Amino acid sequence: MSSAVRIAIVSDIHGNLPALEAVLTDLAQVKPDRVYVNGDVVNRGPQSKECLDRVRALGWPMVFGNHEEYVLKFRHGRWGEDGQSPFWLPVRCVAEKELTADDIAYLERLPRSRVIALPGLPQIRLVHGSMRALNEGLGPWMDDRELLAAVDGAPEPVVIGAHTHRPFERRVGARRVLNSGAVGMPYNGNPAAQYLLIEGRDGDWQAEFRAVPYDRTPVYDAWARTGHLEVSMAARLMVYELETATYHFGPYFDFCEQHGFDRNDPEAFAAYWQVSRDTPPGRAVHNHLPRDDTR
Ligand SMILES: [Mn+2]
Repeated sequence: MSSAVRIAIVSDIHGNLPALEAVLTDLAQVKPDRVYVNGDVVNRGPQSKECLDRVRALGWPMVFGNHEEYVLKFRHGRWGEDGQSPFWLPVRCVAEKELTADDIAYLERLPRSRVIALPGLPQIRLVHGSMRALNEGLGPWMDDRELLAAVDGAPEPVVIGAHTHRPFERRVGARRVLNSGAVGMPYNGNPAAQYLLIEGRDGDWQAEFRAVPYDRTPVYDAWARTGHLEVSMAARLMVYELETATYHFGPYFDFCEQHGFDRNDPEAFAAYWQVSRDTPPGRAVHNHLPRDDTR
């Protein structure tokens, strides 16, 4: 019997430092051999810079996520016309004020995927979205055929994605697809900081989805200190997502379109809050699927 190797896959930290610290406390007990970060360290929380600094200091190998791409688009003026809207103030601040030129260069150098290859174990491909797109998540709403198409092109039998903020695992024939869930902004109704631990033993990987409860009060306090909540409905949506552990961006955009609301109108947010607050945790309203996530 060979000795076990354990690897933690951490993703979607999303500027939530207390959530990252909760995972670090858990990892200190779990003591994995390696930790990988599968994208989206920044945005959606008030402490993007602090989280990126921590990940860089820890030296965890990282994969590029769609939120790293958003930040680069804002930094280089490639977001489009509404980039200057107060709605996007939180992202603009991360891209233009908080991150240094060195941080930006670091994000630009990140690979789109990484391979974990260890002797005697199935090889693994880490990718933030799918093999086709940064913002296509792998999840239970896909049938087997769709799931195989989304990971097609990865020679490795195991593909681990992120992006959906929902833990997931399925085997289809010789393929195994997993999703590590989110540290900083889960959408599965469980607000605990979530990550994936895999243990290689006897020629295969055993998966364990871990969820670490933590106190979110400091995140709300950090949000209040940014001053963004008075100006940007995106900031209020991010707090609402954190409170409910539920995806709201896409449904909110749909709601605004249906009712002719400006996205940054506080009355639009109040009206959306009224209709969505009774949604069961983890269930996006309007059946909006996360493959069109985040914009
Ligand atoms: Mn994400």
